[in-house]
Amino acid sequence: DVSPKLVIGNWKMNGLREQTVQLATAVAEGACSLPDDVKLVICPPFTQLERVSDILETVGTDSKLQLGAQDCHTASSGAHTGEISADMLADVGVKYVLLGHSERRQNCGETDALIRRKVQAAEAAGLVPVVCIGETMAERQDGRAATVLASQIDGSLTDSFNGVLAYEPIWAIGSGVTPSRDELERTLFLLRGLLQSRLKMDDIRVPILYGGSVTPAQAPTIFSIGVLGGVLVGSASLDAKSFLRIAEAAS
Ligand code: G2H
Repeated sequence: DVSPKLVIGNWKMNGLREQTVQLATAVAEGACSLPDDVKLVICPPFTQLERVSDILETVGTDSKLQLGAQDCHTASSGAHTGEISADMLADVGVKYVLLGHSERRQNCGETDALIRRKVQAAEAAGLVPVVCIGETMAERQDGRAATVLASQIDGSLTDSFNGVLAYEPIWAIGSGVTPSRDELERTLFLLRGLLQSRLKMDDIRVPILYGGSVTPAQAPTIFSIGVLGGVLVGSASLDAKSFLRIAEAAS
């Protein structure tokens, strides 16, 4: 596959001012020397988006390293106390938005139907939605993973979806456990087939990322899977060297 690999850092609820400036500056400077076949995105918490946007502009990362957010609301503005809209994100230079991360599905009760409305809002604002899906350990052990993934794809994507899909098995998130290379490759092919039937297209342009305990150590194995579109990195993205090493493995 000739499209660039996407390496997305999800900072989750981490990043006070000083740490943010250091991390974003180090990632931005490192990103400039990466080869053209890899593109980076970092998703800081809302409070740091504008600051990070300024840093990326000062360093001049252009499309090499772009800004992402971790969620958005379904509406573009209005009486929604505490919420942030996709238009507001676009206004501060955000290009990508994570939607339906398992932590939001589990802790904030997000459903596929809600996530789909957020995808519509992101698309309307010109953002690239990164929709996260994944099965629990119990679903995997019961042999229901494929059914769960199919229903998440059916329910949370729009008919004309043109964003990014991130496969994050819940049992692999923050656990240090990752699927074997063969298991991951099989699942990625399964997901590609599900996308083809969901979007009624033979030639799927939607990159499929893997997320869940990605570290520099196993990045080369993960990137040896041809069908993989990139990775979504949590804890390892909070360390600039680790994040950049993962990005180097993508090339
Ligand atoms: C999964 C992942 C990033 P981590 O949540 O979205 O986090 O790499 O810490 O497992």
